[in-house]
Amino acid sequence: MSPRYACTANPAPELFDTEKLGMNSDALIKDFKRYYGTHLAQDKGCASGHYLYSSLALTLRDRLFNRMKHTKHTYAEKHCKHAYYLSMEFLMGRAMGNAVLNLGLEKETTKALNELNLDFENLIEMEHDAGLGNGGLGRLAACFIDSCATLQLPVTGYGLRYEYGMFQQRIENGFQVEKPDHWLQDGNPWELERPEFTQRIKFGGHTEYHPSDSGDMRVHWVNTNDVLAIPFDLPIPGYQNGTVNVLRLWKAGATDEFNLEDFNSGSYTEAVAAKNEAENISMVLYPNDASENGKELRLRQQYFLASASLQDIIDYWVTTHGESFDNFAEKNCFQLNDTHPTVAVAELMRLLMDEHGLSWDKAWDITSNTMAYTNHTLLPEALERWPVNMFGRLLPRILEIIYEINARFLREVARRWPGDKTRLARMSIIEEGDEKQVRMAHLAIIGSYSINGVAALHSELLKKGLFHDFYELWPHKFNNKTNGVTQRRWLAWCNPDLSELITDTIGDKWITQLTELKKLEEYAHDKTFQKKWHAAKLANKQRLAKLVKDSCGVEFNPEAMFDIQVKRIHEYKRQLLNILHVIHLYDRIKRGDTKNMTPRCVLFGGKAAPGYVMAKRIIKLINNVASTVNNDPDVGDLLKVVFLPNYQVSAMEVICPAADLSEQISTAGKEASGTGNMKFMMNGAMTIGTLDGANIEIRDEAGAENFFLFGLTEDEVTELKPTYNPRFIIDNDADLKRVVDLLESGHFNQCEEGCFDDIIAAFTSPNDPWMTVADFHSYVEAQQRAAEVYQDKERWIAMSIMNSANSGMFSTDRTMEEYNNDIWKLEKINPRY
Ligand code: B1H
Repeated sequence: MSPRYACTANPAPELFDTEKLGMNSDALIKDFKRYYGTHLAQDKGCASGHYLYSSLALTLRDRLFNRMKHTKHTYAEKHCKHAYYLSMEFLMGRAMGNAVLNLGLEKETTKALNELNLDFENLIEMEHDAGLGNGGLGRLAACFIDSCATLQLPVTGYGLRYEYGMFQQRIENGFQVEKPDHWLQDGNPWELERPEFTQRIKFGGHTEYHPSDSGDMRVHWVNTNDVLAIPFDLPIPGYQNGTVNVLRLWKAGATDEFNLEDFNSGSYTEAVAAKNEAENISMVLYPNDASENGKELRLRQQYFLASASLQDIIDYWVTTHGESFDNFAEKNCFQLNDTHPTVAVAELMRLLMDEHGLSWDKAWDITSNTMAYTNHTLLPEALERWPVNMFGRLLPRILEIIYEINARFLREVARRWPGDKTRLARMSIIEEGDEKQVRMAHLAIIGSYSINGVAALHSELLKKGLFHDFYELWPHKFNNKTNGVTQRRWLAWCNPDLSELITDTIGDKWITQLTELKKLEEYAHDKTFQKKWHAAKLANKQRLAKLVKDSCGVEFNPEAMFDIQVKRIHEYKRQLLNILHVIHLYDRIKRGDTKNMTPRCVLFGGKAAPGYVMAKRIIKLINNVASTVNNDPDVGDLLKVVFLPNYQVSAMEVICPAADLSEQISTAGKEASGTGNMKFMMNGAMTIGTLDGANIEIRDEAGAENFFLFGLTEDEVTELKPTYNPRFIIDNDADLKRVVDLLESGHFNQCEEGCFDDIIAAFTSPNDPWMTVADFHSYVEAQQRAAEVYQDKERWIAMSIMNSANSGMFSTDRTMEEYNNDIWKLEKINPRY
């Protein structure tokens, strides 16, 4: 710690009494005016939205920080066990609405703003999304920490404070164009910089072995290029319970000596370049979703997160417990959000041995009893591997430790399966070959006491396939934790009309006990209730129609079926299957086959990784089909198609309350869980989906009659693979044949010859891993069933109610209870603020 932050004064004790701030509109107005006029020095004349937003944010933040401080003190007094959620992504979205809701200030804030003649919704719209994540995995982390605070669990999130979050997506001539997301440009009122907790992170250099005072060998990692990690704290409020937990995000900074040395030797530019190299570490979020392997900067980011967080936690341990680590594993645990922070396994070993003098056995006992690993994908391209050479250059000491972990592990495997050489090679952390690689998933499994998948099917597939060898060795380590979403943001906040109706009908317990929604079942066929349910949905559809009109210039008729697929663009998620169905509907209209056709508005949204050529081409196809369909006078109101640009958390808050049909159509076995599917269900959308990920559990809960199922199962996909012949299927399906003919004729790319050749080649190839053509017919049938039911308004509304009523298990409150009961075993602490 820099001496600037050392304790030097002995002030009067009342300095430490924090005033409780008023929670009524008068107190809010008083603070708001002080922030606006004094703190931000705003004058009459110009009431810029930015300063009005900032004044409200700072007013709320004071209330959050007081509770955060109090929560921290309570945890410290109770000496309770603490869990740390380590994640490269926290996709937080906007903070203001969440703060108001969880502080219980909705009424008073609206009242205060009314008195100031200001509009709450306008201020909320001023906030830039905190887009520090790619998609499901990052948003899951955000929902998890929300639920932990609501359950009053002592859990801290650790992540990176990227200067640039997920890129902003524009659409130009139908193509995705990426723009940098400089989300911190106008400052961030929700964070508190904590320079006094800065850490030093080592990179490069080499190791030396010297005897310590007690005579045993100690390893010294020397000649390193160090980088500073500076923490910023974000408050994570529980729902009206006084708890405010912390999300600590690290920013990279250059050390002073770096600059000085070079500066004195006259190389000013080198000094500045070195500073840049250091600061680069937290500059940008990798926008890949299914990881781009082998990028050195990404490994730097991962080690930076792991090392800074563990040093922070150990520093706290040493200040409170001294140098004895005997109880460390009883009081701490770490949840690894995929393999991205897994280098923490080796880093904890290093810190315990090299910095705190523990033996290998003691350090390993602590590490392997504190680390827990969550796997989020079976896709081979997302399994992280690092070239051993690069690893050793960047993190020589960490590589040594990984080799030693591996050697000891392989001895255990050899004892269990004597002579089984191929098994040793399969299970080794080091993959042999032309370029040796470090397999991060193996390090995570070997270093952890718990390994979980994120939906029932996914966890079974892990045991059956990818991690089978490890499952045979340690069956007790494997478990399932089906994902969820927080109903505070994804129902209470984003769907106020429906929330009010639900609360008026069954009370407000559902906000913290989502299974209460089950009580809505008895109203599923109640005419008056149905009417109100429908009115709420209609209002939400009008709100979305306005967003679509403003951003795409297309009119959505709120009476039509809103058919929605929003998620990252990926071949396995099969946006292509959806657009083929759209083309099929268009073809029907053109042929005059429109008897009893249900009018539909189809909405797509999602970002493609900038280097993922096929995904970007699919966006182009969607846009071209949309423009053909929307501009064809024959089509009229029967069909509208849009690609909504820049899909993000705040957009989903408008989209999911307005959906009628939720598209969850991945190839079976490929989507680990999905979480968008849960948001839609909660808000009363029907799912059209395959038996994949959490869809299976959604269907079990909603009832098969309230779910539009189609497609091959995971087993059938595997079985069909060797004989798959898409051209044969196309030739024998008249509907599909016409769709493919339209595409091949260039109907959707009239002045862009060959534009979709690669797409056509991909889905007509016998090697298409996503088997789009195989599921087409069954998908069209399911779509037809959905369209027919939609015309029976009462039946549709009843089904919608049944979906919402049975979404209780998809709350992250349930997910977090399970993590806690099975993995963390934390005591709930009420700070009684
Ligand atoms: C999921 C990722 C992911 N799985 C690599 N894996 C990344 C992999 O930047 N990277 O390198 C980023 C993200 N994301 C998703 O996790 C699954 O596809 C979803 O099915 C699942 O619902 C979600 C949360 O568990």
